[in-house]
Amino acid sequence: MIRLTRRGFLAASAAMSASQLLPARARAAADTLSLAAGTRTIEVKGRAATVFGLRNGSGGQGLVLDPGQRFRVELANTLDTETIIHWHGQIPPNAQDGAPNTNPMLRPGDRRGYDFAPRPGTFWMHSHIPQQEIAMLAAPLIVRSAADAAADRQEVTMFLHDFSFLAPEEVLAEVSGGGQHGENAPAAGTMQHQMPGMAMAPAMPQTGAMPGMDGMAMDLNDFDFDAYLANDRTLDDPDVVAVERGGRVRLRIVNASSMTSYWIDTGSLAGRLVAVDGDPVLPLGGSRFPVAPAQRLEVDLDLPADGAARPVLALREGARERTGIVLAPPGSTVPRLSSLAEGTAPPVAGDMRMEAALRAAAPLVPGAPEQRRVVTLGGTMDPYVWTIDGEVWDGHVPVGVTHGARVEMEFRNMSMMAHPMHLHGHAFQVAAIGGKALAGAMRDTVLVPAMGSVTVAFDAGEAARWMLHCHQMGHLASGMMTELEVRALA
Ligand SMILES: [Cu+2]
Repeated sequence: MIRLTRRGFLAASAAMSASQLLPARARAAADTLSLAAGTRTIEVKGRAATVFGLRNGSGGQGLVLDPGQRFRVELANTLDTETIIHWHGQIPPNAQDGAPNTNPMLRPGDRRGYDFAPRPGTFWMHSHIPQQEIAMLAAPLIVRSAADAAADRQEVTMFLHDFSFLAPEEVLAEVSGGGQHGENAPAAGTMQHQMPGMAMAPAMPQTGAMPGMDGMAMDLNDFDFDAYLANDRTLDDPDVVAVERGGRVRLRIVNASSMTSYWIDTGSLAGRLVAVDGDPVLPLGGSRFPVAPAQRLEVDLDLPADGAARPVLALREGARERTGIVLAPPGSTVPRLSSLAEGTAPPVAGDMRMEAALRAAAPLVPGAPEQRRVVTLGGTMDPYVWTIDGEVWDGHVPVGVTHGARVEMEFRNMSMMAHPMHLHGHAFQVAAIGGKALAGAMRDTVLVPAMGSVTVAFDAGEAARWMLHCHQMGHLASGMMTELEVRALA
């Protein structure tokens, strides 16, 4: 072995990074992150529960990447069943997207390498099989930026999930059986709310109007879960995060729930929303922020100097259930918190006030749309079938666009439920809500209100077939998926 003086070592380092000193095989191993899809045991309401997870090389869940670090990952399937893991919101080559339409499944024991430049921000990863996603085969994917590393603030991840002691197949059977609409569903039957042939009626709420109370009842919450988890825990035994008295916190909130929307409630702390779905927005102040399935929020909080513990809650829409974490400075007393709020949280579905107020900090380059597409969302609770352009997945007709074209895609929701619509391989900008144009947030998942419409704009990316679907797992499982087919220029 060659011994180097410190000076000699620094000189050598200037020419070669430390990793280049390693033989090629060792180098590949050294900077490749490992990730294993497997089972794990968590405790929910005093009961042990076996759930899925995505374990990193340190034994934790998910991944945190440093500024500039590549997403260079070897994924192992340690389950006894096939899986496929999607890097939600990232824009990898299509062959690494982790969606079953274009990527082969990982069989039990399979390993597969991924290597791409990740987008900075708050992302997540999850199985693209709805039963597995319901059973928590999902984890955070945090990609830190240089600005994050330079900032004097603590980063806290809040990962939300809806949990059932039932097997996911039973959850889906109950949902699609129509037998359980939950205590929060409108008392009136669903069918009478179907309005076949009704002309498109955008349901953009008026400022101050209570959505869903203008005579048009909505269906919320297909299923009553047994628990709502934040960082795998319920509010009776929450994740208590040690913070500095008077410190600054960036909350990275991921709604990994399979079917549940929430209001994030920062309580007495004034929040500043600075990013959605990993993309920065012009800061928006507030203490309540809606988050639909698959969406993410980054909220900055300035902790007061009083040293008191502060909960950050997630309130299930149209219900009393809540979950959350506690930010606890040294010496603070952690308050006892009930998993049930005194009152019912209002609907997230249909309340587009925040979406309408958001402005991208790094919007699309202005340009007229070259291709316009309308994607019609339909379906009913009974029978429990959800469609895109009138078709379930087996009959789907891909939405065709041309590589490089500026596309405006209007989601027209002709159903009585809101749908969090997710497009793979692209970040889009919210360009209109209810037909009213705006230069809204960049996102990868947008909530389209019941009987409402949302238009998004994007530049069509890699020529490939990209999944386009509702992220409510009951809806997805019943067919609410199609593809964006990006075609190369002829
Ligand atoms: Cu849906």
